[in-house]
Amino acid sequence: MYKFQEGFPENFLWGGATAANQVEGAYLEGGKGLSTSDFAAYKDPYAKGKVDNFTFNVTSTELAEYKENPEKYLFPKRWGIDFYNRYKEDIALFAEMGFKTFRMSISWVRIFPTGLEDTPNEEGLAFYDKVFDECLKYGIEPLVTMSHYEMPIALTEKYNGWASRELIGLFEKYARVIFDRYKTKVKYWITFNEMNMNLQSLYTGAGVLADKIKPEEMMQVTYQASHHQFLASAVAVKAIREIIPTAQIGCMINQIEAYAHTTKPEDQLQALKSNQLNMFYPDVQARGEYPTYMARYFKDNGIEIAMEAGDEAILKEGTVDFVAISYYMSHVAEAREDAAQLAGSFDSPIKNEYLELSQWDWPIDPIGLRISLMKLYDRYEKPLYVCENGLGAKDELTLDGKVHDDYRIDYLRKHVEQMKEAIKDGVNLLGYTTWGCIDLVSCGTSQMSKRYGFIYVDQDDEGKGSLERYRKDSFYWYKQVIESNGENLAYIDGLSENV
Ligand code: BGP
Repeated sequence: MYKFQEGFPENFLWGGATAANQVEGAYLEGGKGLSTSDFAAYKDPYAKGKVDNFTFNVTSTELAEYKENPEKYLFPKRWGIDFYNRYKEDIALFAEMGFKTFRMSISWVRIFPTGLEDTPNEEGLAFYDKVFDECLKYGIEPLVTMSHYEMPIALTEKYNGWASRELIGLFEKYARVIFDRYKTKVKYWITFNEMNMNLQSLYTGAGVLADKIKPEEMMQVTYQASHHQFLASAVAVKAIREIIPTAQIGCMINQIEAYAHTTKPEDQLQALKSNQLNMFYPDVQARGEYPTYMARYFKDNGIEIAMEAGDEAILKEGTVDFVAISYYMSHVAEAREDAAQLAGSFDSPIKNEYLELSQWDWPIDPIGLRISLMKLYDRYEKPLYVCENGLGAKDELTLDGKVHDDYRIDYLRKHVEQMKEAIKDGVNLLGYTTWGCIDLVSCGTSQMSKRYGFIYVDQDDEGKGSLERYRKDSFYWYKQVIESNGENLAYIDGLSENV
């Protein structure tokens, strides 16, 4: 029976999100192995005259050079914001805002330093025990991503990452260990972060060194690697059903809704196809089979997925409980030669004249979030989760230790309003974790100066600073949003002055 939902449901999971490789630092502590993200060297994102949002790709030549001469480069993901040592202080600040949940990821290399060991690293396991205990102490439910843009570099070197089927078994070993260890502490899980971004960076998403692949085989490898991740995700889902029967496990994509540039049917068709290329990922993970539209796409592009007997059954059995998205922007599609490559890309060559851009040229589109949620819910009829959303901006710390980030409040308020509308439209939304609830190292550009947080971290792009934490104006605003369960979205000027 239908029931109209006026506001956010009572048990709505408000919180914030981070990823291990962007916050933890301590890259050699606790027996940790090296991961792909430890080799994301800082490259000036403005070197080409305009901002480049993807400076994180690594080639095999670069990897060899970074290993040989590390002192010549900056690797910001090696130091993060020192969450590894400061997690207590940070979680206390999340608790002060009233977080109901905290999305974080486990770093595979803290548990299996090369991915190849038979026994896990106890120190790594113990670290996450402490983090989860700290969250639970405040009634904060952890939401854990098992693989957020990092994996053992040893597996990249030995197998060229997810290009190899070998990784499925290694991932299953990791999955079983963490499920077993944290079964009483973690109820909410996500297998892979933003799987559809494999289309944009195979190194980041799948640990593949692209220069080891012939250019004409790039698409084949992209989809084959994705197939291996689908299987690994499904195998993990199967394992969690045995080990933690009450757990909820989801898939996740970077949701970039494509709008047609014009009403021309060709543009409309292209928008539909661009959306299909992104939806392909949750289609497989939520429905348990390859969607029929991909058969044509594979044929037209000379792609043949190598499947083994039993693969289809594994996918069918390993469907997820919820579909999570990160949402930052929408995209404009038109019928053109390179339209397929542009699907999921941040750099739409056609600008949407109705939208403003962030300082990193990301179109700001709160209604696009509502459209996305409505379409996804129609498509899957499974609970949805907005597990990333936020504004990367340059912040200024005043002399008296404040950050007046009314622009961030404005951005988040408009997105929360649209989520509320989507709920009225019938969408079952489980939760909202804003991206980078505490300032962290950017995924795309490795900058510290691209800040998303409610909490300012005193550190610059080169890793210099006191690492002191400061509450921004948005900190007090979000606290009020959570307290009122999304009812009080007003921004009271000078909120932080009275504290
Ligand atoms: C998503 C990633 C995050 C992240 C965020 C913002 O794609 O899952 O890891 O950082 O985008 O991107 P950026 O850090 O490049 O601004």
